[in-house]
Amino acid sequence: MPTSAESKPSIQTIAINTPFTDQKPGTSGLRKSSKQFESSHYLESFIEAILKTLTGVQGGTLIVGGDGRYGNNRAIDVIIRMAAAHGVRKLITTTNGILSTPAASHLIRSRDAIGGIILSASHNSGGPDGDFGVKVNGSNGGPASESVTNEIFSYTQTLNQYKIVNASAISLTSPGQHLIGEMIVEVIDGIDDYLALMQKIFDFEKIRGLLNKDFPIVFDALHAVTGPYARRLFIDILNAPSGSVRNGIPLEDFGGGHPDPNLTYASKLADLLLNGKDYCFGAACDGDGDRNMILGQGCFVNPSDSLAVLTANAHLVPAYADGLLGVARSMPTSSAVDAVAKDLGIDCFETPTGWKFFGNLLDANRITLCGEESFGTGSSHVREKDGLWAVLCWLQILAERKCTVSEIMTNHWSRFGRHYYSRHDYEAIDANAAQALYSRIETLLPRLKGEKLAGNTIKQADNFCYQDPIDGSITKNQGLRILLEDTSRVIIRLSGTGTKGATLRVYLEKYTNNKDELSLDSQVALKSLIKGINVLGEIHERTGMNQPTVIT
Ligand code: VG1
Ligand code: CO
Repeated sequence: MPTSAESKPSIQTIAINTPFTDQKPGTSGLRKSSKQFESSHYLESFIEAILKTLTGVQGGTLIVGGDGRYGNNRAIDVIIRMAAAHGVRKLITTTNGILSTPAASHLIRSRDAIGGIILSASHNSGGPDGDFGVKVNGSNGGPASESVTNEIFSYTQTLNQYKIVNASAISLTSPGQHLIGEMIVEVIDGIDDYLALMQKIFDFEKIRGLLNKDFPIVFDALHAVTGPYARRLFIDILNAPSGSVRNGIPLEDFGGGHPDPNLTYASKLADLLLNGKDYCFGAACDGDGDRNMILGQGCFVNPSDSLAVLTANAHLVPAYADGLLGVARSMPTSSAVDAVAKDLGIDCFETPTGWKFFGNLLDANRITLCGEESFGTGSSHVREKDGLWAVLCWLQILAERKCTVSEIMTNHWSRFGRHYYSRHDYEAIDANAAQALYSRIETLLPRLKGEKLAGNTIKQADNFCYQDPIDGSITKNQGLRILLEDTSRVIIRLSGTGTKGATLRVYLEKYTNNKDELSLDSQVALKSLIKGINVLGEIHERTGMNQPTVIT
């Protein structure tokens, strides 16, 4: 029974004078500065468009939570009051509003919700001067499809009012049930259900055994959403020492850091593993807990390689012991997983960037694992990438194989060859300059076939276009590809998640199975490709930068 009730709140209709024109079509949410979200009616306008567009809002169940950044709980309050005004029957949110993206995906699925609203700008920085975001997920638990986000966008174009009830804010400090008019608000612990799901997938006893041996690990939550999950998982359940979780308290501004698990923004963790001897294994997740970075002592695992290693060793994880239905990777992700899929005799799909493209393949039981080069790995257990799940996969494999991370990598490369891979990000560049650079290469593409790049002949040059194998839908303009005869590739994309200027991403890949060339530094192995694309794309001149902001 509800523990507190509001007496019949009145529904207000608020007129909006300035039209909302900000949402780009095709993205599964809205990501802007916190300041922008604080401007009047901005958040409300987007929520109105979502509630008008999602199917089943009237009488349905909605999941709401976020990564704890500045603005999280204000947004939850607004969504609760707007959901009540739109006839939602039950809204499930979490203590302190903390809910990771994969945990939200699981709740949507397990509670038969019509969808969810996740408050996060993912790996972008937070705080009053940082970014905020609203992600929309559908009833399968995954990012809303392109048709839904396009509908939300169209709705924002004509929006001139929104509905909200007057009610005092519900306390999120502890679990409980509340009533706002006829809508039930259930505040639950956002961690329990997720950890119960993990216990079904993995053999916790085996992992506990590994951690209790001489195998110290360190997990960096970067003061973001995974802190409470990781403390309960690693320390309370798996009995790792309390120092195993760093930065485990979620902070509104992530302690001034950038919750992006890569070698630049998680450099302290990287230093502990790459230059220190205290830990055998290190990992970090991003703001909303869907990304992961894996490190061993003296060893960084490239995310594309991580997907390949998980695929090759999935049978060691209880939930995947019977084998995989298939795998998928985003187009810019390296082909390392393709080599493993071929060996296993399973399908390997190549999709555009963004998790939503894996949804149909997962729903149709065509794939079990999938991943992106941007530190995203996941499986059919939810419809989002899942950072802590990936960390547990690695620990399960290490517990079974009884070796080090770097031994796993070396063995993998000697068996399948190595796909040297790197992503160069040029962040916050002038948007016009970025567009001009991109358009220029796009115009050059038809003339590139047969030309040379890095001493190799260009076999194909195009703008990636995807046809969904399940519903036949076509998605164009997903990145400029230059494919060479020796299977090397260079991809150019403009980011869809940045909020300042534009971010140019250059993806580089080169394969070798020469036993003497398996342990080079990847920047060295890719040197001529890097030089080739910098010259062809006039990247330094046009971005005004001599070096990328982030090299992965
Ligand atoms: C980036 C990554 C992409 C990822 C997306 C969302 O997009 O490259 O692989 O799916 O972020 O990740 P872009 O357009 O900036 O390259 V997250 O952790 O926001 O959910
Ligand atoms: Co994320």
